[in-house]
Amino acid sequence: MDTNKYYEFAKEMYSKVGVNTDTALDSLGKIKISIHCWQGDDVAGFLNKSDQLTGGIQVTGNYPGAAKTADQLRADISKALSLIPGNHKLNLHSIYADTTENIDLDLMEPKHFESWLNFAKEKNLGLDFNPTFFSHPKASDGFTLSSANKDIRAFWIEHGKRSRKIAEHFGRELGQTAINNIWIPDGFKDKPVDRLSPRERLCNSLGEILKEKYENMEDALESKLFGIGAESYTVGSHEFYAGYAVKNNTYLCLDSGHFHPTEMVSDKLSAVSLFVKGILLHVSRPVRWDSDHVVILDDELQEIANELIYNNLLTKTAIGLDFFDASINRVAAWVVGVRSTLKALLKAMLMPHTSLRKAEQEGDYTTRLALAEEMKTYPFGIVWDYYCHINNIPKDWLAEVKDYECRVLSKRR
Ligand code: RNT
Ligand code: ZN
Repeated sequence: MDTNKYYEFAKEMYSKVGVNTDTALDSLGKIKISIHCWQGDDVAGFLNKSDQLTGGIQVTGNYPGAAKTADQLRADISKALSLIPGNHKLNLHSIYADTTENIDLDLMEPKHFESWLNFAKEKNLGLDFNPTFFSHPKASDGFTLSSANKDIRAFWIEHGKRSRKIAEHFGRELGQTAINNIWIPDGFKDKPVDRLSPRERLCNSLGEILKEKYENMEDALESKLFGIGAESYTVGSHEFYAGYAVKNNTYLCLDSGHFHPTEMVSDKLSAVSLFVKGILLHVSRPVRWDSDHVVILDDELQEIANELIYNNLLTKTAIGLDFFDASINRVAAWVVGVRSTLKALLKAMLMPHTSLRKAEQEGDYTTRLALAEEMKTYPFGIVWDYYCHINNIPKDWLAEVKDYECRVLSKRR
């Protein structure tokens, strides 16, 4: 039997529980995942390369082949994209500026990202953006937008403003909204006396940055519980940004690694969706801490996908990935992460929502539980394989990555 025949068989099985696999695949094809450029070079970037990643985030591993130039990074992203079905977005950080000009973060302009914009046009990708508030001498004491030093704050405010202009440019040029996501590392290692003043300063700095109104971009704010070296207090906590986002009509970014270990982002989506303009997801995989492991098809990813699909939250949710693993082939890391995310979404779409919802409404929790469990062994893999097949994605994608490693990555030094 070939892929098509298998598919017909799976389609029939699903149709018996009221699920149309063709419709699911159509919907899946419309979902864009924002693929983070920083998996390809361990969050190093190209602008004024500092040899240290700071801000309390950490990449571990020394697998050979990290991209050293923008051209290499684009080649690696192209390879990954060729192994991922669908049309997606690329998520850039400002340190990925591709320019020979000697500029700092407070001087950056859209022109420094021209090569990326051309790449996006050529590959039919949308773009998203992030100002970089770390790995920089002016962030060396752990504070940026909430710094008590006025000059330091002014520098970072200017960087924030410039990032929004770049996102606006991307959005206008590509005809699709670009999200500019602000995450800052600001926090204290040990118990502060004054928890309020830094938050007041952050609030004021954001006010400055977000003053200008733009058409083609959206602002997102990313909260966090703690970082390495900032374990006791994070200025931009969840409550801070949730409040800010509601009051100021911005997107709220929820990173799945940024909460207490038993606190799940999946349960937050419906709640915040009622109050914020939009949600940006940073899909990550925390292992014991915010370790940013490669996203896999695990229970929490599935719960997140279920929430988005069951409640139709994709209309106001943007999905981005955020992980960085330097201990394995970096192209494979991207491919695994994006494919797993798509699989989770597909799996959610292949659930018999109507029957499950009806059972719940009627108080028949026995059926709700039993049916949901039965669905776990339905031939979802066949539907996924068919989707890859019709999108001309090679089944043995790993062989392609290994070949690329042999030909290209292993030759880099
Ligand atoms: C850090 C945040 C943030 C970064 C990227 C590189 O904990 O998750 O999103 O990972 O900006
Ligand atoms: Zn994140």
